[in-house]
This record gives sequence, structure tokens and C-alpha cells, in this order.
Amino acid sequence: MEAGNTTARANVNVALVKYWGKRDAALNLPATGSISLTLAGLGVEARVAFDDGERDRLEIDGAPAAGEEAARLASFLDLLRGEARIPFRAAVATRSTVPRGAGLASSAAAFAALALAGSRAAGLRLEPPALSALARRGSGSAARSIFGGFVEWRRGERADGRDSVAEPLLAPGDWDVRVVVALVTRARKPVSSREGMARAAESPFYPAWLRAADADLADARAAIAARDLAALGTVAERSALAMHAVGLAARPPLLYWRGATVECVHAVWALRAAGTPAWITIDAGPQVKVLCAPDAAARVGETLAAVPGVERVLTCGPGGGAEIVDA
Ligand code: 2P0
Repeated sequence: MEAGNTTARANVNVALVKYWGKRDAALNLPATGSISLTLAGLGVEARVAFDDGERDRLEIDGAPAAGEEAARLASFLDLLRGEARIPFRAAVATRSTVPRGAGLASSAAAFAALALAGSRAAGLRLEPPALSALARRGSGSAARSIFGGFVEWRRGERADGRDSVAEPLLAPGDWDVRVVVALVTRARKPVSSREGMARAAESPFYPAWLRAADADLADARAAIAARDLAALGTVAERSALAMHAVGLAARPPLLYWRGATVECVHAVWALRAAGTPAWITIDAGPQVKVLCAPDAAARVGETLAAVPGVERVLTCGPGGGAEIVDA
């Protein structure tokens, strides 16, 4: 037999208020809420079919999944089988338009697409909050990629995590902004987000990081509601820099930046001082992402491209949520 060969697609998201620390590592429950923007054009397509094969067949970008990635995929499939109460093995293939493991959050897009394709293929029809909770189990930030536009992932209070789901704040068409991404290196990052977060929790700065979250979330929510780019950019910069400061103070220390990362930050700050509104954010990798208005994106892109060590510049607008491609 073969059940529900289903393909779904989801986009990456960039956090403007960062998720960096867990209250439950097994369930991927965050220590704080976070707010993100889903990006158009940087996505992952996932095809899932359950059948009576002997074992799972897992393929990522045309090659068999291996190591840590294969293990995460396999446990996500076990979770799906448990929820749907089906015994079948699965054939899974994902295809990405995002450089993997380079701080562009391809796991967020991958597990959002897998949650949608996998639940449908398993015969489940989940409402968006349940889908977000399922995606979260694969990768925390995937909870946010279920939705398009500006999204908030709530920390939640429950021990079982059912209230730790994302919800849309503004649809992609409601506020047109740009994120310009400076790719500094495509090399895989030396420390995974998972390991980085575990290390951050041991940093002496971690309690201060947790205390700042509520104010950052409130300010970002208000800025998004008011379409106030300067206010949102200000929160995004301080959230990103504080997240990296937690890592710097950790033992052993954690620093995702390369030299070109720092040069990009200074270039954006110089641009801003000269009158082009633009704000940086940096995730668990060396890439610099710059939030700006659509009419500033070309200038920001040229500025970043001129920084020595920047390999490529990508410009993205707000993207849509996870969707079925065919069923
Ligand atoms: C975020 N990051 O909010 C933060 C900021 C990276 C820096 O979420 O362990 O792949 O699967 O929950 O979601 C990347 O970490 O980690 C991430 P897990 P995830 O986007």
C-alpha cells in the first residue's frame, strides 16, 4: 500500500526577537516567546509517502540523509506515526533552495513543510495551531514557518507544550519590508543551534537575556501593529546583539561571527548614520540580515556586496506560510 503521497512547501523565517534557550529540550519548548518574519523565495519542499516498505527512506537534496539530520528526521516520523496511529514506514524527500546549516534556518522551513506534508500523508488534518506545535517538535523555529508574514511564537505555560504555538501578527501583504541577507560563508556552522542554546543556558548573562524578553516582545508587537520600521529595527538589533553576547560570556564561549560579519554590521550602521534606515540581525551563523524598507534595499544590497568577504547578497520580501503543493 501507499498512503497519501503529499508534497508541501514552507519558507524560512528570520527572528526579529530571538528564540535562544529552552524550557524543555525534549519537547522543544522555548524559554521565551519570539517574533519573526517569514521570507519569500527561500524555502524547502518536502514530499512524504507512507507505505509498507521495510524501513524509512530519507533523502535530503537528492542524497540519503545521514548522521544527526537522519536521526532528527527519523524521530519526527516516529512522532507522526504515533499521532496518526499508523505503523507504516515512510519515503521522505526534501529539496531546499536555502544553503543548509549556514544560519539561514533551513531546518525551520524543512520541518514546517514536513509537518504539513507528513500529517496529511498520515491522514491527519491539523488546524494551524496543532500544525505549528507539530513542526516545533522537529525544530523550534519551524513553529513560526507554518505562517506567513510577521509571526509570534508564544512561550506557553503548559508542561505538554500545547499552548507553545505560533500565530500570525500581520499577513505578508499587510506590510511590505525587505530583508537583505549578506552570505559570508556557506560552510556548515561549527556549533549547531541546539548545542549553542544548551551552552547559552550556562552563560552568566542568560538570566538577563530571559528578563529582557517580555519588553522586547511587547515593543516588537507594538512596532509591527504600528508599521513602525525604526522601532522594529531597534528591537531586532538589540535582541540579536544580546543573544550573541550571551554566547560570548558562555563557558566555553560561543561566537558565530566571522570578520566579515562585523564589517557588515559597521557598514549598515554607517549607512544608517548617513540617512538610510536599516537594522541588522544575526542568527546562529555568520550571515548578516538587514531589515529595511523596499526603497532602501538596493542601496543596502550594494553596501553589503562591497564588504570584503561577502560572497553573495539576497533580497527577500515577506513570504507566505506552509502550503500543500500537490496531494
Ligand atoms: C531563532 N534560532 O529565533 C533563533 C535565533 C537561531 C538564532 O531558532 O533546537 O533550529 O531545533 O529548536 O529552531 C535556530 O534554532 O533550534 C533558531 P531547535 P532551531 O530563529
